Amino acid sequence: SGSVGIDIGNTNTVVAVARNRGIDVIVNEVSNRSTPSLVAFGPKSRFIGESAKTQEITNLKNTIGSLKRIIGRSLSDPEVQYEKRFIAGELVDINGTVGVKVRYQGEETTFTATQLLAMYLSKIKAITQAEIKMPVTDVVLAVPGWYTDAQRRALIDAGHIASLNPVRLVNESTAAAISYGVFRTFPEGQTKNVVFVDIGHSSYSVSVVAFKQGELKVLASAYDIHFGGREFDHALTEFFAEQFKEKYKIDVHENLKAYSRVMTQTERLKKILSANATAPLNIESVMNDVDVSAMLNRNELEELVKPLLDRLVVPLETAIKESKLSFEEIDSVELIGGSTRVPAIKETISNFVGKPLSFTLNQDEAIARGCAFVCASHSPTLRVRPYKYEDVNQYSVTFQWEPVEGEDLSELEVFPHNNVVPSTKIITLFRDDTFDIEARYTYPDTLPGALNPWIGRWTIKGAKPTEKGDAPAVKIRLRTDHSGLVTIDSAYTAVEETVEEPVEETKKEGEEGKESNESPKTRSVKKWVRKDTLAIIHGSTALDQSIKQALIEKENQMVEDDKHVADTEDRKNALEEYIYDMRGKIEDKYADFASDDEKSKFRTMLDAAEDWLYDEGEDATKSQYIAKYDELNAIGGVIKGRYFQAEQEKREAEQRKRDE
Ligand code: ATP
Ligand code: K
Ligand code: MG
Repeated sequence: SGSVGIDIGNTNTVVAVARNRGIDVIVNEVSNRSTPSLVAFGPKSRFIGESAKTQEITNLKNTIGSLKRIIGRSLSDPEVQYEKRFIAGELVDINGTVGVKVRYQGEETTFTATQLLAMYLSKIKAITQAEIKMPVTDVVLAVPGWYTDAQRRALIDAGHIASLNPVRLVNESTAAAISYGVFRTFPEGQTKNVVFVDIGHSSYSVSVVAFKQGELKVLASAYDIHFGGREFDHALTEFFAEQFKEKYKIDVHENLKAYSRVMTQTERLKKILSANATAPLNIESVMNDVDVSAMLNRNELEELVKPLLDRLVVPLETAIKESKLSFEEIDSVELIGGSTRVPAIKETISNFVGKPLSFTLNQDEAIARGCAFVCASHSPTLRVRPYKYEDVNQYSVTFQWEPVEGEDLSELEVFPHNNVVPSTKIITLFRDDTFDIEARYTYPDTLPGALNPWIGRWTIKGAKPTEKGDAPAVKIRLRTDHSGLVTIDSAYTAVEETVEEPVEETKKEGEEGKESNESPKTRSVKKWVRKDTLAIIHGSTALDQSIKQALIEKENQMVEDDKHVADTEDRKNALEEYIYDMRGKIEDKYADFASDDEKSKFRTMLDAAEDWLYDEGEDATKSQYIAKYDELNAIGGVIKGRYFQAEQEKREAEQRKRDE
């Protein structure tokens, strides 16, 4: 299997693959290095990625984006309500999680956000397999550093539904930092501190990272989850909507398609204004047959998004403060993400940090590349230089339990904000029976939106009273793992026993080498000795295995359906092409190889087949197209055969002539 890294962006997704000679970015079916993050539904099949983008404007209600924003959330989450300005489709509740209601294969159907993301990943998998000509199973996925446990598990579920194995999740900025650190050399004993700023379409993150040879350590991260290019597009669209009300007496808010077209054009305009001082906006017949046009200059744009720009320094300030570095200790500031192309953004950041910015990384591909590297590190077949990376915990995690008599503690903040990730902590509880431990985020208010602060429950089974009838100590290994997931690694009983331990003798100077005849000294110490390993049953926000299995089957079925529709379309095109091709050739290339009778019969058949194609054959089955093709080819093939036979004889005759 290939070693694949995927950066699921809110607009575009980038896929990189690690091979023996290095890391490459994959191109999709239309040779683009990124693929629109959209899933759409049609009367027969789904459209995913490029094909979803192509039909978006004519099928707005059934074209869904913003998947990474809504996954793992409930419909009532204010974050989901916020997304409504960017999602034209109908959001619905499906057993407590958010989903969409769409028209698919002629029926109203609902899908959860997790399923939609699975569909998308399934397409990304197909694109990658086609390009690298290898099966793809193991992947490393980038996630926003502000994702909670529930969002991370939902993404992993989506990966599983797409028949992928997400071996690890890496925070987006950390992935970029990895691709920065892996291919650089840092002088022995020196540390280089770099601030990474990623401003994409929907989100903005800052990470302060310390590099040494062969390793990196994230010191702090901060986010503005409502800061990205789309906020600019939205502000501009609202501005023009107002302008068009006065100027043209139309309200694009009343027309989904019109609004969406203005949004698309304002994004274009925004990009032009990154390079030029002024830019035009022209849309023909936007609604009610009205053509609109406008101009905007860069100053006006900056004025319009001033409230946003004013927020720009906040995450920078927070991250640098939490890293405990002074501005002098920061060696460089690296920018990634599409929106860092905006001049006002660059200026504001540069002014704040008081130094020029660097653009060493490929701003669109660094995250995917870093993920591919991490995936390669897990691959048994690829040789990768070892690279160590350490992240930070965003949200404080507390574990809690039902206290037994005499126990005064019922909960403990185990992984505070900014704690190292991965990390393990062992706690001891005295228990002589099955018991539960739960984990939750300590401060629900710090979570992005109304996400459930509940993380998981672990039932720890099999602890029994000791011979003396006491509850044994149960040692529980609590962990935040490399993917940022909160888990319990293992639990075991331990008893304190007195053991004899050798005493290190501190030798006096001049005594080296002197043989000692005394037996080594020992002393008695009390030590925890590990006894029984306890079974753990884990419940999290992830999907149950049986539900997941059903969704995997459903996804496979939809992939089959899409393939069948594409095959049918191919057969139809082949038939159509055959008709036109043979109609021409029978009068020309093959004219001498059929009798007049044959020709006239064949012509009639071709005409009939064409009429059929535009009538009931417009929407026929794959086997009908094949049958029609075979019917025509039964005659056409014979004629064609005679032509090739004659050609062959001609060539042989020429060859004999040359040989003579
Ligand atoms: P996210 O990281 O938020 O999930 P993403 O990774 O898809 O989203 P990027 O690909 O980093 O986002 O950036 C896309 C954004 O960058 C879009 O809003 C786009 O309009 C903006 N953008 C791209 N090029 C330019 C440019 N030249 N000037 C201004 N904005 C640009
Ligand atoms: K991207
Ligand atoms: Mg991004």
